[in-house]
Amino acid sequence: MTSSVLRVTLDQPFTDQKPGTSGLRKSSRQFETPHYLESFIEAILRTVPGVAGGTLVVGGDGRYGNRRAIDVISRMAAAHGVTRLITTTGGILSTPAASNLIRKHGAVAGIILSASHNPGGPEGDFGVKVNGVNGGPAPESLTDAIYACSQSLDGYRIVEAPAISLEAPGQHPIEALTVEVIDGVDDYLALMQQLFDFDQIGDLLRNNYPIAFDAMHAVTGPYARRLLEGLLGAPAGTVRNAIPLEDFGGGHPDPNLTYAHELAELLLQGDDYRFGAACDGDGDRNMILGRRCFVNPSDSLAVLTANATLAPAYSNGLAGVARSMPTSAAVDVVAQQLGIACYETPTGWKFFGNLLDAGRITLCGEESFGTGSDHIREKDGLWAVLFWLQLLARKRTSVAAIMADHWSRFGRHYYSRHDYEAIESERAHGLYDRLKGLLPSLADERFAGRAIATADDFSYTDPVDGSLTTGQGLRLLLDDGSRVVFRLSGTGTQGATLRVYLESYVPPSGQLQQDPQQALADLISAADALAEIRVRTGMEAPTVIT
Ligand code: VG1
Ligand code: CO
Repeated sequence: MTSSVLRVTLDQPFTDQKPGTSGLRKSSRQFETPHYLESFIEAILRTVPGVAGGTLVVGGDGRYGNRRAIDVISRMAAAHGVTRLITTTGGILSTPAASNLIRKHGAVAGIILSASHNPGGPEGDFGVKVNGVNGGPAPESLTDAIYACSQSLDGYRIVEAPAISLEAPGQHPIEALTVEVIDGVDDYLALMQQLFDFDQIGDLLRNNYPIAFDAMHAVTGPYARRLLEGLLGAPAGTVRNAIPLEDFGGGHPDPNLTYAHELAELLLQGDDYRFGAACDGDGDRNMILGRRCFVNPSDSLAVLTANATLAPAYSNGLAGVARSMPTSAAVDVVAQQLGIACYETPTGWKFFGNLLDAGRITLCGEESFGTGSDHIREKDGLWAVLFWLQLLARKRTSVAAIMADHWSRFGRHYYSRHDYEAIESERAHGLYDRLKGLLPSLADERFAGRAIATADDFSYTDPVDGSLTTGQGLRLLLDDGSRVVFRLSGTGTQGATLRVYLESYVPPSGQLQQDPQQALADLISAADALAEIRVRTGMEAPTVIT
């Protein structure tokens, strides 16, 4: 039999394929440049151990480019000797569901096609993320090796064959490779049923407890419909914007008060719903709302930690918890009272993976609307929604009451993130580098009327494998427990995004019911003055405040 493997030679390699916080994220147009996608996939297939003879999981959030990428990856996987490739009907596979499939099938890797919360469509963004054998984002050692490979790539191998159909489950050969198209939702539902008490949650949702879930025309629509309206019996229409669209209906599938404002208005201004939630493009983030109550993601992690034993999966307690550095210390206070370890990692889910694999932590989360547990190795939007519904079903009280009770026990961490998006790259780096240069001179200064206890650039030594990660964000820790952190985003595709994270702690005896922007006003203006944000960016206000 003559092989149909085509060897394509590249005149020169693409040198811009450096993965950021969550893989390689670029404009859809860039990914449509001839050989661009293929080059990155080639670098992945050459670098990931065990590709020849192994299993791969491939799928994405349904955005523009998803199906084409699945076709290209399938044919390239065949050319690289992969024996089994698992993908899904319509190519629809949320990031947490992908993590589950990788673990369940012992895949050597997963390739997730998503730019998460970035807009999609021909004028939007596309992304390729590699997950490793544990189901989590590849560690930096692997993404660095993939990048190094891409830099000197001379060509790639691909099988010439027609695209396989993703319309229905089935098995399709491409040379020695079997492509298995499965339903991408089934296994995820089964996993959720192992973790939570569906009878109890269903009992809540079937009995006059209206909730609203916004899938933002992204990947969680099919999952949420089957979970909430199917298994749990919530009324039809509970899931809004449930059909995944290639451009997310022109929206920005980022579940926060700015981009999910329709849902926010329903809950924060109206009285029709008791609970609201939204997920992002690839289904790994969550926003939780109660009636007239927004749950800050850092607080959400703390509440889940404090009440974890109410969910069957965590009824024996938690091994420990972790949060990313910019996430508020709300969970630290809970962990201390519970007497369990609390780790502080750099931004991005990959750093939680080692802690989860080593059994050191059970729950973890980030301020950016990401929460998860040891059930997979990604953050998981619908899992967090179910966890909150489990608490509500057990406690039979409101979200606002849960928050008030939490703050009265543990104190409150007022928290906000201010994002300045699409700053011209040189300006952003100029601002950041200047600030970094100032750090040594700040140690004995005052900031917003308080003494600066520490001024540093965060670095992290992994307690499991000892690896060191530096340059993870500029921190000003004040003597009363307040903090300001400055970071440049690793997921943006236009210019640079500056994130300013602001936090101040009020103990249980203090004033707990204030607007966070007011409570943080002095830190906000001091941060602007120190970093010269307005002057240097020319922006009068942040693009997004969460
Ligand atoms: C952002 C968030 C970070 C998150 C990352 C990936 O990164 O701040 O907390 O892990 O997105 O999330 P950055 O570098 O732009 O701050 V997702 O939903 O894209 O996997
Ligand atoms: Co995401």
